[in-house]
Amino acid sequence: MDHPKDVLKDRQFMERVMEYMMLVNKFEEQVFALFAQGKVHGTTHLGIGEEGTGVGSVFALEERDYIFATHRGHGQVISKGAPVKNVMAEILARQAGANHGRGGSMHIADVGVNALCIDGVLGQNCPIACGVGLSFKMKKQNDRIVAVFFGDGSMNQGAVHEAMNLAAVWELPVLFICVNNTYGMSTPLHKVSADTDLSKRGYPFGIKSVQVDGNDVLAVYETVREAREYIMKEGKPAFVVENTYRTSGHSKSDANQYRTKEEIAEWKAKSPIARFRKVMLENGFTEAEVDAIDERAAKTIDEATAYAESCPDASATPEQIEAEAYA
Ligand SMILES: Cc1ncc(C[n+]2csc(CCOP(=O)(O)OP(=O)(O)O)c2C)c(N)n1
Ligand SMILES: [Mg+2]
Repeated sequence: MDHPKDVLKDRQFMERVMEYMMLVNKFEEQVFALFAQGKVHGTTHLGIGEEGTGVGSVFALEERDYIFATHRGHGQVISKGAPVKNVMAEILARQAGANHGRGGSMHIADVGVNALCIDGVLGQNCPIACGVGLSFKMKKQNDRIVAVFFGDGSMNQGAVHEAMNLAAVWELPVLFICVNNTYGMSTPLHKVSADTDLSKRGYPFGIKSVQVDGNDVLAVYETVREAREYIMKEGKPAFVVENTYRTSGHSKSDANQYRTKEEIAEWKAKSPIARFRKVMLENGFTEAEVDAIDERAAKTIDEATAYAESCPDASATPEQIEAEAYA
């Protein structure tokens, strides 16, 4: 993707940003509906309300860059370019899925677009990302970085701190991105972190660290772009904290007993999509043009669902399992 000089004046870019946020949002609404119909097995974690983080961050990267998403990573992987229909097929456990239906919602990877395996063990993707960064360094592939996402709850995992330290001492091209959605399951950030400014966690390792309003997609884009430029120029890791909120439940079963309806409503009003609609309208787009993007995104999701539902179920013969195992 080309990176515009003046983002607000680049209509194509603005449209793409909105289309992807709408796509991710509608994708997750659809997954929720499919779950309710009993068509999705296992569990799923939706990031409704967090669309600005996945889209804004990944759009700031280059195609050749790699990402490690989280368990709440549909938006991160789709933004990296994984075809929506294959991600949907994966969630519906179809052979045509991004991982032949074996991974499901929580383990989607698409090596074709450099989106590497999502790990259900919180924080463990950080040391693995250091390995990818080290491989770039050893192969002298100095034109790329690896971005690794994790949550505010995962911030307290030792593996994250070990990885930050390693990336700093070995000067690895790793961008650590903490999606601070204010909760780890039902636990609010302030109950597990005495200082809720998570960007300070990079300081002890000498890592350049910043925080950004995660519901402002263009601010996320600019911040991650700057962080990427810093990594490329200095050959050192960087850390970005994106402050946001998930208005959907933690996973498929969440009675929302740990927060009030008012709190959720307050954040719904600050939704990154609603905010960006306003920005578009202030910058030359008409209501009808934004609605047309919405319709296009809805059509893509409808088609992806119809495609996924028409695909044969995942099959796993012993031969297939053996051929596809990396061990
Ligand atoms: C090492 C580890 N501990 C606990 C869990 C169970 N678990 C799954 S999601 C989650 C909350 C994670 O919170 P956060 O890192 O903020 O990410 P979010 O779910 O908010 O996106 C927990 C505790 C896990 N998967 N891995
Ligand atoms: Mg969280």
